[in-house]
Amino acid sequence: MNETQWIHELLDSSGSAIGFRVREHLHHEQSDFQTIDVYESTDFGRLMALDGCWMVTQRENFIYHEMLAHPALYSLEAPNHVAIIGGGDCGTLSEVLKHDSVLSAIQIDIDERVTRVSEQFFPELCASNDDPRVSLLFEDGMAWIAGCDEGSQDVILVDSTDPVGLAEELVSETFFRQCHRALSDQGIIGMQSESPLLHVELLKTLRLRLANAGYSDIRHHLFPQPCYPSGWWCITLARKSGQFQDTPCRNVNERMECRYYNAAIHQASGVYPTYLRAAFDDE
Ligand code: SPD
Repeated sequence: MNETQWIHELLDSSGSAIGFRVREHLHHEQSDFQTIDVYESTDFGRLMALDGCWMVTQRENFIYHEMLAHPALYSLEAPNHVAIIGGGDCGTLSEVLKHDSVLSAIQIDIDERVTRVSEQFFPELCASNDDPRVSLLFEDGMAWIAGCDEGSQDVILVDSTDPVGLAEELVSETFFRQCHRALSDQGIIGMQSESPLLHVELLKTLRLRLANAGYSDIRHHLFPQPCYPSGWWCITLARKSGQFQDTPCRNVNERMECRYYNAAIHQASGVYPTYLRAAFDDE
């Protein structure tokens, strides 16, 4: 590719597209599970797409990864054991490792190639992978959670692709029940949960399944994410017991050098627009 070119993720269901101007197609492969592409863009740094869907850009992945990790970890006094299901690019893992209380961080992604490609093209996301607290497992997250020791994890983060195909099981009530069993008494599950504009029905379904699986409180945090459908995204948190506070339950460590997350964002991102409040009130 000598000249620049626009590459789009097409979103049929919403009649829209998210595109970037790219100058080079750095990598393409078909792994055992999906296609993996890496591009050099003109304005957003390197981009990774899985099966044609944007996953990570160098310019703005910090927003997503910080928001998946920190609202969950800052809802506990001292999270010790964290599991990440999916997350093969290691961006979420690198945020989790910023917490001194974390003693173990296990990442379970079915596709080892995503991690290897990330190590090559997104080394900044993988810089902490040699941390002695880290275990990288390449296996099916559903099978792993079924075999996970009861009460062994304080936080389980689900950093999946969109919930179709490979990732569909990761939004099932069965999966949420398995996570509930694997969580410690105060434990928290956090998951990427798509666009609060385009996927309200999915959010309602997640809330119902999490409640059915026994979680005591459910919260969403909303944030901008330019490379994902609608440019607006959210995570969903659910507690095994007790209620979430609106604010972080301990001081946010300034040495963590977060570029998006802070105590005010923790609180503000948990406020819902009127139409979402109404959608959830209907439950
Ligand atoms: N529409 C894509 C949603 C993908 C969310 N996961 C991205 C993985 C980044 N670590």
